[in-house]
Amino acid sequence: MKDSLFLQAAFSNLTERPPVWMMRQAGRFMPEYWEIKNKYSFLEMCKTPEIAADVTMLPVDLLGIDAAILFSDILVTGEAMGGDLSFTAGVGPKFANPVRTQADIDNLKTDVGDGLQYVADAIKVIQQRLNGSIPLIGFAGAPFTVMSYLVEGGSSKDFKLTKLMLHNHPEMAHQLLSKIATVTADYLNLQIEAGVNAVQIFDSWALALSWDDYSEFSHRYIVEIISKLKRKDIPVISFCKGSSVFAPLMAQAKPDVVSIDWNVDLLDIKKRLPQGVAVQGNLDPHILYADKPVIKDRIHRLFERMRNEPGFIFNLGHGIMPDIPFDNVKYAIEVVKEFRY
Ligand code: 1CP
Repeated sequence: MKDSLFLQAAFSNLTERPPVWMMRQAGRFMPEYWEIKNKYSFLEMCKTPEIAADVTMLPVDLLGIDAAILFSDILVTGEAMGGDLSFTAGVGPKFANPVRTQADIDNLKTDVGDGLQYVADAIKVIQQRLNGSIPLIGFAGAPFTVMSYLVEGGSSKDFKLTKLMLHNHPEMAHQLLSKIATVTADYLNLQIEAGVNAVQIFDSWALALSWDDYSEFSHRYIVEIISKLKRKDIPVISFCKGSSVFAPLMAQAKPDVVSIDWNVDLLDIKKRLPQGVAVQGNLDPHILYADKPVIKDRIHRLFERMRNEPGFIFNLGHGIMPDIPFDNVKYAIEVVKEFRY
């Protein structure tokens, strides 16, 4: 396993070609996903280890990616803390009891007992199925991003209520973020103990924050989580949308890999990070809607830029959109796997 392209690159070694996996690789763009999804609710899929394993394995079997990612969601920590979570098609995630007052924050649990044990059980089933072929990535949401769903009660365009809490009631925001950070560190350690080979922290909506607010309300909790991980030889990947701005600060939290969005030149930003920090990214996911020669050209352009650069994992700058043609995703992965430096 240590020799896998993915782990080699995550630990800043040069690989014969970049390893590839894609955020939301097990999802709605796959007809096979819908065959399962039509029978169960999303949370049933996450909470039934055999089904979570079936979905995790779809891109392994159908796309031949170089790393699998656990099928789950970043919002399961919020649910385990006491959030009344549901997912509705076309609407997305919803917390029926949003967290907006001091009493709401006080009511949230930090000791979730065996509330997330189903994830550890799923990891064990997935590792049996993978049987050492490729690494398994576990993950969790970063405190700020999970907080935004808890406070807004679901997805948001402008994060108005969340930012109001940061700005008008910073002490409440810190209590809430601190509680989420405690649960998240325990949760990632549970995944590590259950057998994942890497972990990724998703701070999807950090791009909504100013530099000062990112430092105070997001970054410091990621520092806390990473410092608490019983990592052994498990690399930590830090992802946010906004990483083209925040990457130097993200690297200070001491992840092994920083995942970069598509607004920057990847080599340029890598050169600005400390030695020994690898990068992951950074194709605009919209390229996968385009014609195949365009897909190939854009991947090759990125690889030419990163030629012989140790510590590079190919991925998209954000997740695959549900209406991207499956065939284009498969083609992109073939292009990567045929490439040699
Ligand atoms: O309706 C359905 O079929 C459910 C769609 C779905 C799926 C397939 C959701 C609801 N979550 C997931 C899986 C998921 N979510 C994974 C699985 C592994 C993979 O293949 O990548 C992962 C890693 C996530 C993480 C996640 N969930 C993030 C962070 C990554 C990102 O995309 O920025 C976020 C923000 C969520 C929240 C969420 N869960 C689901 C939806 C539709 C959303 C986003 C809603 C929004 O835009 O606010």
